Amino acid sequence: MSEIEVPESHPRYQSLLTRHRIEDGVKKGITSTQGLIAQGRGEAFDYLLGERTIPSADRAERVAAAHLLLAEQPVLSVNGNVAALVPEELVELAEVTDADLEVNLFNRTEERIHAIVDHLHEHGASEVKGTAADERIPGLDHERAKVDSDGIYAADVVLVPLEDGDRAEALAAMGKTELVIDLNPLSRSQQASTVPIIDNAIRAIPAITTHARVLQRASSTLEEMRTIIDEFDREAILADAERVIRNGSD
Ligand code: PTJ
Repeated sequence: MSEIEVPESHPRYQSLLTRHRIEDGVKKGITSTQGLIAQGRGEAFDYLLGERTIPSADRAERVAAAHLLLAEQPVLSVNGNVAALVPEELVELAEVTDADLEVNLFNRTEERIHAIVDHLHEHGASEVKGTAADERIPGLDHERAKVDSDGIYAADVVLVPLEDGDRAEALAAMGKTELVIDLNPLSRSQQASTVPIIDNAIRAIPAITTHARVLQRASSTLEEMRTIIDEFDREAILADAERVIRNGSD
């Protein structure tokens, strides 16, 4: 038994653990109630993908790691769902890739921003951006537009898990490299992404960290990492995930 009352051998252990974390996130004031709906949508896609990282998603995760390592100012955007699901893993990814963490919420309230910042600190983060909110993403009129001038606003590469389509499109219009984690390959966010990562955030975040560590250990040259990026075919990644979902197999 671990943090939930279900043995780890249970065939749906991961899925039940994820639900438990989201539920707990709502109780702690970290996750919005809409986050529960997003979780349900995500579960449906994950089920169709076989609740595993498909090989094309793993390739996208390696490319995402290369982008983060080559970036001048990488930022990991944190919302109420990923904060509840993978706080420690986000902190670890930020450390390995020397990225900033910034809380950015669709359903923004100051209470929730502070609850998430505190939660990330409790899980080892030293600095968390998102409270200054002294700039806006152009072309967005909702709360998601509020960003830190020295964070997402200035970033060249942004990792955006469970994004809403509007912001994904607005960040793309700002010319940012967007690494989007979303289980729905047809979502507007994935359509706007530079690197579509069609995988559950619970698996994707640690996988990107592992790839970043391997790329660092192999002391890959900048040129090698640029080649990994240049050879990446986002259309093929989107098509592959859609094919797996429609066919039910690789
Ligand atoms: O915390 P906030 O206020 O910033 O709000 C965050 C949510 C996620 C509630 C907000 O961004 C939202 O409403 O998102 P949507 O429009 O419901 O989109 C969520 C997308 O993420 C859907 O395409 C889901 O399939 C997908 N998704 C859900 N859970 C996961 C996921 N993708 C990857 N990993 C997951 N665990």
